[in-house]
Amino acid sequence: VTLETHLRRAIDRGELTLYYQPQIDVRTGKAASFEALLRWKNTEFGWISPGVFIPIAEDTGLIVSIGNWVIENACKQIKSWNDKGIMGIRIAINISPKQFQQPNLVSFIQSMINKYSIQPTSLEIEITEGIMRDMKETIPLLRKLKDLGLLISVDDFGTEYSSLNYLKRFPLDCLKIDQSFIKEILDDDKDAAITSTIIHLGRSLGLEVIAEGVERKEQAEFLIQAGCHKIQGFYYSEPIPPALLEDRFLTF
Ligand code: G
Ligand code: G
Ligand code: MN
Ligand code: NA
Repeated sequence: VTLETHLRRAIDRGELTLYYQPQIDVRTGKAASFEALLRWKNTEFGWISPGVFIPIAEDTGLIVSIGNWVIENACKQIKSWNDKGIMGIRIAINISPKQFQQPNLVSFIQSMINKYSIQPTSLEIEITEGIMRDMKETIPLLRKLKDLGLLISVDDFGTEYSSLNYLKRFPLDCLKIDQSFIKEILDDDKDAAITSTIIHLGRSLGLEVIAEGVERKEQAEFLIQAGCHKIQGFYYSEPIPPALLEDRFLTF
């Protein structure tokens, strides 16, 4: 039986879970939001990395049902925190290009927001630069998501298709500087220059800027100095299950 067949059954068998990685607000030093990251544990293969199964899900079209599962579970999670009196928490969800082409995406998100009675501002959508190529399709779609009240973030910024034109024309809230720039930020002058410039660019455009893949204190210090708004990475926390997240980040 192929991995694809296992993946097809994964939702019904309850093998998928969401882990969450905090995004630390530099001003408060506290988690301001959390990125939802899929985890899959299969009875036969054990833990399978999203780096392996997301591309399979994309190729087979399974990403639509898996992506909808992610959206619903993130909404459910927000409701569960709201029910415990924890308000104002935001979850960032990765949306792949295939999902973005799906005609019911906006209505599905709307229906989940209604079903779980959550604030639309509790949800942030992470898109990659690839979808920006098609301006005619993408602008109205992003506009609809903005009109719902969601926040829009550009993931892996600077790696794919960084036309400055889309920063001008698209309704965006946040730039996520790709990990590849952060990795050598302390040793490579070019990475340091690119990172500082992205932060400056984002700030000048009124966008929030977040750095990901931060593993060391000195990297965080560089980014804070450069004016980055939020920091995400193993230095603060790995992606963790919701119960652990509550213990570590949501206790008052
Ligand atoms: O969590 P990890 O670093 O292993 O994720 C590997 C890749 O899988 C990343 O590119 C991440 O964006 C992607 N990924 C993780 N969860 C999701 C998800 O829910 N939806 C989509 N489309 N991609 C995801
Ligand atoms: O493509 P995207 O940016 O969504 O992928 C995020 C991925 O990066 C997740 O798989 C997550 O596990 C991983 N990640 C998060 N923080 C760090 C980090 O500090 N170092 C490394 N190497 N990977 C990280
Ligand atoms: Mn992401
Ligand atoms: Na990224």
